[in-house]
Amino acid sequence: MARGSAVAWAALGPLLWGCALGLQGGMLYPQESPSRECKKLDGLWSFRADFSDNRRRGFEEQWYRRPLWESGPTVDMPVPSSFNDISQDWRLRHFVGWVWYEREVILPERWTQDLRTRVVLRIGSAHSYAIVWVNGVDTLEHEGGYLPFEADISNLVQVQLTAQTSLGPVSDFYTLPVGIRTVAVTKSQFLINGKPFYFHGVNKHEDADIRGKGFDWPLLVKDFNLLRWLGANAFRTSHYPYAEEVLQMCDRYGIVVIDECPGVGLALPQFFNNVSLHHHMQVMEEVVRRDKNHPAVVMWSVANEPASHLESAGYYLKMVIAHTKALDPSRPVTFVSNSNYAADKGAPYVDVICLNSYYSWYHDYGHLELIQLQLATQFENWYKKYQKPIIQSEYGAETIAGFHQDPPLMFTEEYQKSLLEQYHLGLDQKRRKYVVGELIWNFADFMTEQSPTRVLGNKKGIFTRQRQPKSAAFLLRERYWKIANETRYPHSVAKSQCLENSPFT
Ligand code: GCB
Repeated sequence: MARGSAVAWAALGPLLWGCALGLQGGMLYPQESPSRECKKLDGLWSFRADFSDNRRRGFEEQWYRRPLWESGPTVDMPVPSSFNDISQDWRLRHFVGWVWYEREVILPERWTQDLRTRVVLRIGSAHSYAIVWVNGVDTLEHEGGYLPFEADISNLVQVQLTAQTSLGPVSDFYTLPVGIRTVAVTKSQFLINGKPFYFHGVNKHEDADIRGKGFDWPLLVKDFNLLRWLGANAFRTSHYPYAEEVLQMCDRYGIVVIDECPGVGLALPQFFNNVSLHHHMQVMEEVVRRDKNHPAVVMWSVANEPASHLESAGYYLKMVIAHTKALDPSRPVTFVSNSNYAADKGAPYVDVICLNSYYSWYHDYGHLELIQLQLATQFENWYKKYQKPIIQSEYGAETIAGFHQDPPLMFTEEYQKSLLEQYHLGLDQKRRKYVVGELIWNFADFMTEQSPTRVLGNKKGIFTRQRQPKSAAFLLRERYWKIANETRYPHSVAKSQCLENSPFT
């Protein structure tokens, strides 16, 4: 699902702020301060998808030179949102190609008249290649979705063009909430502030009915209330960096994050080339630069399920991981593997082994009785070979809410529950040894492309897409609170905790 490939005429992006001189390094989350003003550009934009055969009519006809409505019909499109989820036009539901967003903006007079004001245009994210025109001038390009990009547009919006450096210094204020903690990894433990930490949490997606991937405060707060209800203490931002507001919430609520870059779908040998490698490193730079100040982020994940059994993948992953470590020596680095332990060429370079496995779903389906054996073999093989802590980074089962069958059959709530129970028995065998975490796939049902294996999207959520619990949510809740209480009171049996208590230690 796309958040929207933004191409605009006279457009000033989802977010614009003016401020006095400063902002060294840029890319800071836009916030107001005594020296900074923000102008949010959320709301309705004019929109058109380029349905022409080569999808390039907009460039050929230079739609960016004039108001968009002059070159053809437009529709209203909310920002932020996913254009695929809004329209009744079936072509747009699956559209891949250039789409055009346009917005006219009125700036405060001081921003355009006072030459000491630095005006910066910042796009929170646009998927997956974006070109931005301001007053018809090609101002900004960015490849890769999910991450912010920005440009100084003072010269484009200010009336007189005088060198700004000739003006005297101006104070600039930008404050950051601070959290201090240490993260370390031994050969069998993940340590936060020197204490063993066990990840009991979820994988998520930025996804909901109608909103799609578009950021939404009520949805975010609902999700955090559900995480607390569940007793979860962690999540992985599968499979891309989430909105900065999400990480701010994690800092506030004490939810630990494995921050993943959009390195997904690296499944074929031809993907492991120098061009991809260069871009991948650049994306890691953007992720680290954006998220490094969040104490909630305790580990970087550079990819999900790359074809890590390939020789070329080994070199590629080695380089991306080394680059990420050089960017941030303070955090461990991983990638999420679904390869065989004996064949994986990337595992030697990670600090923590993250494993996805779908026993009794994609393998041995229907045979719940095999899970414990499979899981024990998986953990023992990996640990014996690498002597590194392991996280079960995905496991789960498609479940259609309201489907029931006992004895359990696939797609029913009973099957999901039983599968989880079997996994938990297997995890408990290794939990105090070298398995340092478990993240269910998935927190909530989410939309996907159509395929014979998807029933209106991926249904492996323990909550529905509307955030209502399936039976498995109650099972997981009992387990997570039990683990949370064990961690908090290591030598006592868990007492029932009231809901307002936090599972985070
Ligand atoms: C995986 C992928 C995830 C899929 C999931 C599934 O291994 O990492 O993106 O959604 O399996 O449900 O098939």
